[in-house]
Amino acid sequence: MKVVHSDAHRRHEPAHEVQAGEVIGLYEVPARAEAIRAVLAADATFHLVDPETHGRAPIDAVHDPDLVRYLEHAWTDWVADGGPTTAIPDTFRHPGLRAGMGAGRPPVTGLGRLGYWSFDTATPMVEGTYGAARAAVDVALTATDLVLGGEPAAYALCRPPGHHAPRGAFGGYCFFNNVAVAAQHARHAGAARVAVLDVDYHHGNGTQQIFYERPDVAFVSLHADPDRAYPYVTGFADETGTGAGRGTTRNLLLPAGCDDVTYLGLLDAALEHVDRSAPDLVLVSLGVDTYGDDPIGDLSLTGAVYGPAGAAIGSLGRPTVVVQEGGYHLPTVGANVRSFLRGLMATPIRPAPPSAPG
Ligand code: SP5
Ligand code: ZN
Repeated sequence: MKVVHSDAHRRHEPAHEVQAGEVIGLYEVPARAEAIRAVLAADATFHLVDPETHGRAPIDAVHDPDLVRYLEHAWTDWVADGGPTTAIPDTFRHPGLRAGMGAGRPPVTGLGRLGYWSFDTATPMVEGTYGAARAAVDVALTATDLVLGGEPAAYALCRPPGHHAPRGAFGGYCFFNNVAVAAQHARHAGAARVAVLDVDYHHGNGTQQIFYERPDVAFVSLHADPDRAYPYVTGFADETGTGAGRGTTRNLLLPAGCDDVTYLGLLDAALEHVDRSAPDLVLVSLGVDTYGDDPIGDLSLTGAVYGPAGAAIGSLGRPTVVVQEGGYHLPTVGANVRSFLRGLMATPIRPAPPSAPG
């Protein structure tokens, strides 16, 4: 299986994040991606390839172009404003602030603009962040091109992750929604129907928001109940899509302490929804923060679950792009991703239908 990877992620290395009011060390560190790369590089089943540059257009097709332009200049803005070496906002665009008074105008200072586009304090930015985020999108797009070109499956080793970023904001360690940009790119390249299956511990709120009204991109997510877990305000079972997208979003909730058997049963239920959407291409948002020892998760999954989970997804028999999201337990993150990918490959997958000219 081809593994798309870029070194650019290493320059996204903030010193700290703010979680629940405390300044703490970063969870979303470069060592995560390095650990995954090292494990896959040591296994002859996997072949590392560099991403192809795709430019800004595929990102503008999914995100508010003003957000994309903001992120491009965010660091320069921040420095011009005299900000320190790690950028974290302090004032957010809460809807209540201007309720009943119209939209107003966007702030002009670096700090003001940061809080205008960000939705949390746990997604710090440094000088190399924008380059890393752009490279992560290219990694996802390149893996998608490989599968559209006939590979049965490919793995995008994205960092920073993407699934928390909605159309017009960033947060949750995510800047651009890598999997959403890839899904839209696949549609543009001729895949009539696409499904995103999100198995990160956290709800993929950004991906759900981007495709909530879309009949052509299904979103199925298996995640910790937002009544106890980040992002708290999305991911409930009664969120099923709206308008033309009614019924194309599905959320399945995992209980605290969820074990391997319970998990695989719920994954089967999620896969029924994916299969029913009859996708030409499946994109998996893979987070291994579902692992029992993950520092920010609360499930009880063992390393033995990832092979069968990958195999269950592979048994759909559909072309599949796996996009990396979370997973913060450094000693096991590589082995768990490897088990998942090997499981996925254990079942033969039909190649994608030839894509129509874009
Ligand atoms: C991609 C991804 O996995 N993003 C996750 C972002 C989570 N950010 C804040 C999490 C707050 C969790 N508090 C956990 C307390 C654990 N002791
Ligand atoms: Zn996560």
